[in-house]
Order: sequence, then C-alpha cells, then structure tokens
Amino acid sequence: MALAAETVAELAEFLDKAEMERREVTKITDRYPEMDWDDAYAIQRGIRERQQARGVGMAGYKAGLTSHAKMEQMGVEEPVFGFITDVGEIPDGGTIDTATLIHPKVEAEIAFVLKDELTGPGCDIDAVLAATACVVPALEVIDSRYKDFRFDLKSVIADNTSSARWISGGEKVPVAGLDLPNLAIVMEKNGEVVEAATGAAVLGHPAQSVAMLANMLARRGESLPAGAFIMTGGATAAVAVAPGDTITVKYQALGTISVKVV
Ligand code: 0L1
Ligand code: MG
Repeated sequence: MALAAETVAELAEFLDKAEMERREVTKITDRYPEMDWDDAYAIQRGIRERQQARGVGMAGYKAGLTSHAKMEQMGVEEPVFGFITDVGEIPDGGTIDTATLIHPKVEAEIAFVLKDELTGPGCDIDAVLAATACVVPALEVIDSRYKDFRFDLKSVIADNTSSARWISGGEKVPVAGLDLPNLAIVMEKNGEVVEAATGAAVLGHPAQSVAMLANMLARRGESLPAGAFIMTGGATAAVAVAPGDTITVKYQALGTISVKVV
C-alpha cells in the first residue's frame, strides 16, 4: 500500500460523507496520485465499515466495468467490484428519489444467488453454474460521487464503484435450461426503447463475472459465501434518469422490472 492508514481512513470518510450529503467531489487521485490498487479497495472497505457501524446491512456484491469494450476503454483486464447494501434496495415498482442522489444512471444487469460457497483461484463458469441457486433480473442505479462521472479506476474503486441503489424483481429462475449469453434484455424509458443487449455483453457470459469476482476475492483471502447475491455488471450502457421518467426493463425468461423516478 502506498497510503498511510490515516489517509485511507480520511478518504473513506470523505467519500462516505460525499454520498450522505449528495455532494460531488473531484477524483481522489488528484490529491493522492501515488494511491495503489490495495489503497483503493482499502478505502472502499473503510466506507463499508463506516456504514456497518451505523447499522447499514450488506446485501451483496457487485461487479462493474464488465463489458470488454469498457475494460479496454479504461485500460484494465479485470472488472472492479464493490458492495450493495440493504438501505440501497428499491422494490420492483418503487421509486428512485433523485433528491437523495447526485446524478443517477440506471443499467440493466443479471444477478446470481449462490447455493454453495464459491472459492478462487481457478473459479470458472462451470463452477459458478454448479454453485448457483438461481438467477434474477436486476437494475443498478449508479451515482458516482465524482463530478460529471469523471474518475480513474482507482478513484472509482474507492468510491464503491459508484454503487447507490439496486432493484431486483421478476422471476427467480434456476440456471439449468437458461441460455444466459443469448438472453435478451430491453430497457425502455418512458415507453421508448433506449437500450438492448444480451447476457453475452457481460464478459461473454454473466457467470464469468461471478467467477472473476471469486478469483479476485481469493487474492484477498475472501470467498463468495453460500446465499450471496451478486450483480454481474451492466449488460446495457448506463442511462441517465430524471424526475418524471419511468424505466421498464424486460428480460427474456426472467420477467420485468419497473421503476419510477421522482
Ligand atoms: O456498475 C458499474 O459498472 C459501474 C462501475 C463504475 C463506473 C461507472 O460509474 O460508470
Ligand atoms: Mg453495475
């Protein structure tokens, strides 16, 4: 690690408060260009510990930057990961309250629920599918704390990969018989189609995202526990939303998620 423990704690407080006060900030590597990957994840962990200390529960994991195009754009070979919380959950049919957010965007995802623990290294798609209880459709609301979503990778990891809210709904479907790479997803905003994708947009197969997450956690001595809920990353691009919008996402074989924006 390149940063002192006090600096890591100070940056976790800075980003945690920016989220609570819905205040845009500039990317933290401007002030600390020497920050390394371990520092970035340590700051993210510091945010998680601050939230847990005020009673926020962890609801699961999220992978981000899981499309090859986005990884290439950012010059990385692996996705990034973060956490989602119980207070960030919005029910299907519920509302995204923009008064509590900075500049929200929504992206359609496929989520996995595990029945068995997954441990890396060497975790692969077959191991993920064997350990999966079901898949469910999900919608992530990202809301970078950085002004105009301007960041570099280390800054965004520290900022819990822009995590803000999440919605799950539709059907809980066992993986057997599902063709996840070819599963079609269509996002409508106010009745107009704005995004369309298939599951293959996520690393060729959404289970690959879970496998990579298990392998990345293994390097930190962690695993994905049985029962874990994992959002595998945006299959569609992220779409900006504003009060008055209605977002509906239709997932082949998995049902529909709808949310209103106020
Ligand atoms: O969930 C995501 O893919 C977001 C990762 C962070 C980058 C962003 O805010 O677009
Ligand atoms: Mg996402």
